[in-house]
Amino acid sequence: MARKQRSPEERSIDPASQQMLIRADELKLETAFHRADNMAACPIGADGMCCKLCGMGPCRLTKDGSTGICGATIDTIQARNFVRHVAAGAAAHSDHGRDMAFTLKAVANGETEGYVLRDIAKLRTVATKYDIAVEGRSPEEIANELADLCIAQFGQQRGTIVPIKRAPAKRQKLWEEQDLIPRGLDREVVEALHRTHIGDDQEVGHLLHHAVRTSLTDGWGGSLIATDISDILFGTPAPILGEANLGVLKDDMVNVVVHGHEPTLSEMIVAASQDPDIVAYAEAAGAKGVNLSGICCTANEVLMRQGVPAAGNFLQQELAILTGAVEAMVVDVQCIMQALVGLAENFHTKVITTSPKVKIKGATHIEFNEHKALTIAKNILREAIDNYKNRGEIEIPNIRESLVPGFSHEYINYMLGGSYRSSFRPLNDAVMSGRIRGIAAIVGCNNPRSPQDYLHTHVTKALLKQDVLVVETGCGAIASAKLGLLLGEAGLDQVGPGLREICETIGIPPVLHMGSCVDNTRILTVLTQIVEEGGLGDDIDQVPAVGLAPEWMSEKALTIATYCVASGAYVIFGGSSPFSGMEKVSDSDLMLKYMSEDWEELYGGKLEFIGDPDEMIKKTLEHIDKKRAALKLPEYDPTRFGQSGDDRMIAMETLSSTESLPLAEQQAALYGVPA
Ligand code: BF8
Repeated sequence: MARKQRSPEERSIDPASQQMLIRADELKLETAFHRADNMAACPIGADGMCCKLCGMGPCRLTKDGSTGICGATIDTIQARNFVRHVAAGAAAHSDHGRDMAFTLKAVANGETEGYVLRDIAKLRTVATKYDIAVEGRSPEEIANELADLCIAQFGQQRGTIVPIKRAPAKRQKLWEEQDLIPRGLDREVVEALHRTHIGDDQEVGHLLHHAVRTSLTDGWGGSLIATDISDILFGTPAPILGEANLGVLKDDMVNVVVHGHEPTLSEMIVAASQDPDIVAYAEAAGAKGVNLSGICCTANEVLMRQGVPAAGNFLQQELAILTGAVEAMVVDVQCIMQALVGLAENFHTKVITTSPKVKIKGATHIEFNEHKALTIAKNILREAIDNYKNRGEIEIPNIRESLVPGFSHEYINYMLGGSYRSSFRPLNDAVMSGRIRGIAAIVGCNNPRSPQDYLHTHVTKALLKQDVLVVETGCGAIASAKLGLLLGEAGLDQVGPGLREICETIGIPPVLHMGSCVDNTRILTVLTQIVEEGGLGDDIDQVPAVGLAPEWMSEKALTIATYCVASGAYVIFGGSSPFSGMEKVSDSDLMLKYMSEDWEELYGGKLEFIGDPDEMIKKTLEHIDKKRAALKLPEYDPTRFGQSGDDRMIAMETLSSTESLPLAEQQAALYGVPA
């Protein structure tokens, strides 16, 4: 029997996506939205009750007390699956970090084409953090030593990885006491696979302990290295004007969409697209030039550094092709749907794979390497330009929104205090006074099982009204961008009065775009500096802050959640838990208990899966208020603030119109209280 198909409005709240979903139906083409409607999730797998780790199974466990053929209990199976998810996520991010480190080494040795050490100040700062001498040395010498140090973190067999020292001192001590500090990035991932092989580790707490240690190789290891080196090579982000949504595609230019994650290739394509030869080549092909845009985290990387527009987030990769206006979609690693190639066959679009790690059947493979980066980038662009003549009928939604991304930790520091007094003091003070009730990091993916962007933006808008400052990365940031929440003054009339005061005083949007998914490390750095600044506790678990991934779907998201919990954060995931089976068949769910109660006891952070967005909002605010109370900060009171800036001006106008009234009544009108 045919399954019920959702309408475009039920599939996405984004009007550009809705328009492309209508076009897909007209053209009788399928997208992930259609496939999600046509295929219900496997119920045993969705409950986390399936084990397929050996050839005796796969074992389907359906009731309390049932075991796999080897005798593994449901809890063990769920914990093993979780460890493997975390290892895969950590491997993806860490491998990204490793490649960045090798690129840094090659740039330092003058072996690359087109790259430079762009942010020498950041190079020196990062090197100093790791006790690498900087005085009297050339940037290349420093970069060489830093690259060696970073590369060594991956294969290290004993000891502890060095980026861990960037965490608050108290947190490092806690990890040390609990034997959680990773020895080497590769070692922890390999051990995760070893422990979860048939007949190995079979105790939930012990398995989860290793999941936590493995996750730390990402948050305080591979991702941190990836972010630092990207900044050194391509510049530390600062606010820049950009645009987001499918309307950034151009009908009279060669559209090249870069999609994936690593900035090494996309940054070079940006450079190549401005080369006069390439521009002339595009004009000779009858186009006005090359129009670059991004999808997924590659979009975030080039958006926050170069202002290259974002065509969309994860669920818009197929929708971009459906416009018929994309000459080439150039992909590297992670979050790239295999369906792109089949869909592109209905148009002229070329899907070009570039990573030695990723090929897709039917795609054109032009392998990228940093030694010939600019040449390869130009070749890719020529391939796209040659394809312009093959373009057929197009439909580009006339929908795009402006945004200001680029709030790196360094820029936040600067914007709060300027060059001479850069510090987090004003932010801490604003939280302590209650102008800012707390901080929410809303990050992560799209998931076609829920309406695209709805959960992200519903939760974001509600928290802003409650004076919660929101920081975002990944596809969540692009969701907010499309809604206009990342643009200075826009939407400020919809945020709480205290937060509005802060945003207007400093001149920031109420939602700060902090980058791609590896850049969740920027959020950890911000939290660490908040702690070090003083007044909001001496460890991350005391800061009134919550992490949310309302539309998560990737293994990387689970890794990020785990390292955030291990760092002390309360993390809320939308949708159902991937271990929800036990809840249904038993009174006790060991995995969920571990991730909430036991992890909170061990690390001060916890992970919960909450399907209802209003419940997510409620739990976020409760947690923030609980942390405020523990710090003995004043109870949040929205009526205390909002009397400066614009509101004050309006109030002054009110006052002048009440001048003939008695003073008490004038004051009542001014402050909105009874006379
Ligand atoms: O790393 S948010 S869908 S693009 S996994 Fe993928 Fe999820 Fe988007 Fe970036 Ni992150």
